[in-house]
Amino acid sequence: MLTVHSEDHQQHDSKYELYGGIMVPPHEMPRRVDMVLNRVKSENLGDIVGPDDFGMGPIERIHDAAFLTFLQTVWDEWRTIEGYEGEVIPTIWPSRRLNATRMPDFPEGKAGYYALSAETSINAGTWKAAYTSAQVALTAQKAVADGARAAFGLCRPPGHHAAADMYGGYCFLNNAAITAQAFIDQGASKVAVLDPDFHHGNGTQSIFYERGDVFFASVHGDPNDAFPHFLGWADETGVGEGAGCNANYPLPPGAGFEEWFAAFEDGCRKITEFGAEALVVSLGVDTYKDDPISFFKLDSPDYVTYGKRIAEMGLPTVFVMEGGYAVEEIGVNAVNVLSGFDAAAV
Ligand code: FKS
Ligand code: ZN
Repeated sequence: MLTVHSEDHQQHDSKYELYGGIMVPPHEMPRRVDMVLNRVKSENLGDIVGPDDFGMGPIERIHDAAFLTFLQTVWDEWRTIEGYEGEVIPTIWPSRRLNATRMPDFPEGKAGYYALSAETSINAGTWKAAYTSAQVALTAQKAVADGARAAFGLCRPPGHHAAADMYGGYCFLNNAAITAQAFIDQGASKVAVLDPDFHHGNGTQSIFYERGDVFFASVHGDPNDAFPHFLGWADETGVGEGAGCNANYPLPPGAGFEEWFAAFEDGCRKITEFGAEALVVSLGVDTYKDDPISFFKLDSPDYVTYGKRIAEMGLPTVFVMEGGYAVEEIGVNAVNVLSGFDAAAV
């Protein structure tokens, strides 16, 4: 399988994440990509290429124009504010009983307007990295659109929490949604996004929730117990044209592979019934038993098993990297999915 990779991800290298009430080094760190890339090489997964540049067009198909401007400008505005020495982290949001219809001028107000959570800092290189991450996904999409059975976009930063006009959960641009939309814009009438990351892909769900042309299926930690807490319930099945095109499988703390795979299997079956012509996989491997911020119990060989199941859907498939914080094992687990897929792909 082809891997698309760029070193530009290194430019998003925040110092801090607000976690458990203190500032810690971010769980979502550059070394994650180094580990996956090393494993892609040592397993001879296939060729590795750099991204093409498809410009802003495909990104603007998913994201709000003012939100994109915000991502490109907020760092330069923030760093000129007297006394603001650190990274962009909001401290107020237009939450209930505040007015979410007005955009304040002050950068911290804008950040609060666009942020869905507070752990994700923005710094000098964040936009460049996020932009390139989307181009990495689009380059993988192009390879598949041109006839490859599958391709792997080694995206960083990840994307599935980013909505049309929201960033957070380490995500800025929704690489999976941008990829799915590219298939649609090139003529596909039905596309599916399958999200096995430990966390619910709230951004992807919200982007396609009212659409009948993109099916979204996600297996994740129950929102009662897991980030993003405010979306991902089983009764969210889509509205309007999108009714029946969203499938959530929230699972409890401690869920092991058997329980996980039963939910995953149901999601795969629904995607096949839907009649998708192409598949985008939000490949997070934070379902691993030793992941430091998650609570499922998958073991490394399980990733091979579910990679094979993805191949059995028989669809042109783009994998985009999402989460995974057991950094020593992230490469083994991610590449296990991809080699499982390759072993079963026809
Ligand atoms: C746990 C706090 C959770 C934020 C977790 C973000 C997860 C991000 C991800 C992505 F794929 F986007 F990277 N903090 N007590 O793994 O879903
Ligand atoms: Zn995750």
